[in-house]
Amino acid sequence: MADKSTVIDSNLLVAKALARAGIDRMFGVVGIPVTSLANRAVALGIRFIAFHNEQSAGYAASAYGYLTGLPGILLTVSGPGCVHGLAGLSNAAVNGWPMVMISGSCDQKDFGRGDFQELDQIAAVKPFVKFSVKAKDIKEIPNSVFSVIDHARSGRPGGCYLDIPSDVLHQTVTESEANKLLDDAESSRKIESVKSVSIDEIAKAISLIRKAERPLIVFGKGAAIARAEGELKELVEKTGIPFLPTPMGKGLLPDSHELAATAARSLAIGKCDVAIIVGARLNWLLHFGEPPKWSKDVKFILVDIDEGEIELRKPYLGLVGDAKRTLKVLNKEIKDDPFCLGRSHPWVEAITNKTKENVLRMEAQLAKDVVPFNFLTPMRIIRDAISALGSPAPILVSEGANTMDVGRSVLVQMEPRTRLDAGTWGTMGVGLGYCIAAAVASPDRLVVAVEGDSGFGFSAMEVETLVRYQLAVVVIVFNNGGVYGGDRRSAEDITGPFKDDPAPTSFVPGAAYHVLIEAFGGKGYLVGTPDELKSALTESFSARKPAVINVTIDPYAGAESGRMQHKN
Ligand SMILES: Cc1ncc(C[n+]2csc(CCOP(=O)(O)OP(=O)(O)O)c2C)c(N)n1
Ligand SMILES: *[C@@H]1O[C@H](CO)[C@@H](O)[C@H](O)[C@H]1NC(C)=O
Ligand SMILES: CC(=O)N[C@H]1CO[C@H](CO)[C@@H](O)[C@@H]1O
Ligand SMILES: [Mg+2]
Repeated sequence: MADKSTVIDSNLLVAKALARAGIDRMFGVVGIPVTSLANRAVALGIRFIAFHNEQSAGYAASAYGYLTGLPGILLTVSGPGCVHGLAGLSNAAVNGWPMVMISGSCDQKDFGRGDFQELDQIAAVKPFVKFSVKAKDIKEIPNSVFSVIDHARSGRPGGCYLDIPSDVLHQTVTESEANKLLDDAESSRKIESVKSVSIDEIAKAISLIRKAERPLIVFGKGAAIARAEGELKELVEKTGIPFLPTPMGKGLLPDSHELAATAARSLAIGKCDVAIIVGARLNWLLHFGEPPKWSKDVKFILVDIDEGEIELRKPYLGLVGDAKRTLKVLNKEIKDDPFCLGRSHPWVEAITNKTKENVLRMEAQLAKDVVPFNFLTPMRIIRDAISALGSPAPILVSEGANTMDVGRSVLVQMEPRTRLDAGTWGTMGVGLGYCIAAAVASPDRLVVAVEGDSGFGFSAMEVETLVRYQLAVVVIVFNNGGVYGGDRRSAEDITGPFKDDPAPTSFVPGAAYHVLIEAFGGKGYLVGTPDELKSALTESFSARKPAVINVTIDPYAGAESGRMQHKN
């Protein structure tokens, strides 16, 4: 038993503060000056997932925040470690996910003299964080830790940064002082107060929705992080209004729901007259809410936790507040004044008809076994293998261009927060970090990644991390030999002194990605036919061990499916 005069250092004090805040997982790369911090955290029961690169660890931390609602923690060294970590912070900012980066920094007295890995880290993180703080003394640590965590999850979630200089990491206080600092900081934590929507505004929304002839509900990952799935289901089923999820909103209501307008997206957004947008931004992914994709007379009801978002978009009606709580009030008020469009409502019928038509056309394409593989045949086989698993559904991770686009329309999401993809920025390189975060956050679920070979390559070394922690992750690589696939240059581009270099889009043909994971003791599969793919999926899904399936795809397949919406 430690007596009251035992001293503890900042490393342990940070770990204690994190543990008090309920943090139980951390992601990062260690080294001077943060190795002890990681070790102390582990000793206190915080699992530390050690990565090869802070970029992947940062992506993992941001996705962990999204999946659990508690900020994901990224630990890095100073200078270059912090710079690599900016990828994670920017990802948290752009997707609205709670995360905290904690970096060591150089000795305060040597700053400005070219100290080891010296960088003004507070300045470097500035564009990507909601809040940052440097603990200039051990006494500031508890307060700083609670502040970054509380800011990261308040309002619209995002990234925050805590800087701890190496001289501070070496300071000590007595155990009793430490406990007092923790207690004081804890009691001064601010309870966030989220503005709640007024009944007046709700009444306006209801009257607008009632008068609508072609209403539509759109929801995104803001609704997912608010865990508004129950309220969305009630709203959709009570009113009979068709719905459209954004890519990561998929699964809040099952894709198989009869009011899902996903397969009739163009019709739904092109013809709706009132659109209730819940936790989704009218950014490029939703065509800015403007013609020609949307009708020029559409009236938007925007439900968003961020008042700034409503000021920016200037919707017909803005409801500021948490999605779950706002919808709860909306549902309650509708109950007194019930209405339901019903299946034979012309708008619902138009959407249902269009959905059936598009699904039939897609299924006819999917039914063919095309070998060498196009994108559709292996995607159908993967979809069916995932469906056969039932519940709990696996968490699907996806990145790539063709691979992600085709996957988004073919793969089926049945449960909330089971899809992680390239997100608002269309970021390549998130895949393996997301897989690791998902496996750590939901050990009961299998994680299945469907990745383009380029997307996979950005963070492929982290397959070693999968093996080291024995995570239940199956990574399926759609190997078409490059970015978008084979060399598609026109003759006029193939000239000049470097004309014999491979195309900027090309990788080594026949790359044996499945062998990469075998170098670390994981399981690799090479598949080129439906039977080979089916058997690799059956085996790897039931083994629940790290695996990479290298799927040989025709380098010139892709564009013919006519569904490619990626932006270069
Ligand atoms: C960080 C980042 N760098 C570069 C890009 C540009 N980019 C878009 S998709 C893509 C890769 C597409 O190739 P692949 O993952 O193999 O998918 P495919 O279309 O071949 O299925 C790249 C590099 C990006 N989106 N993000
Ligand atoms: C939907 O399809 C049915 C059956 O083909 C047809 O009778 C009906 O008119 C269609 N409704 C709309 C609104 O397009
Ligand atoms: C080792 C090996 O056979 N790799 C295969 C992986 O995928 C590529 C690209 O489709 C094939 O050409 C290779 O044969
Ligand atoms: Mg590719």
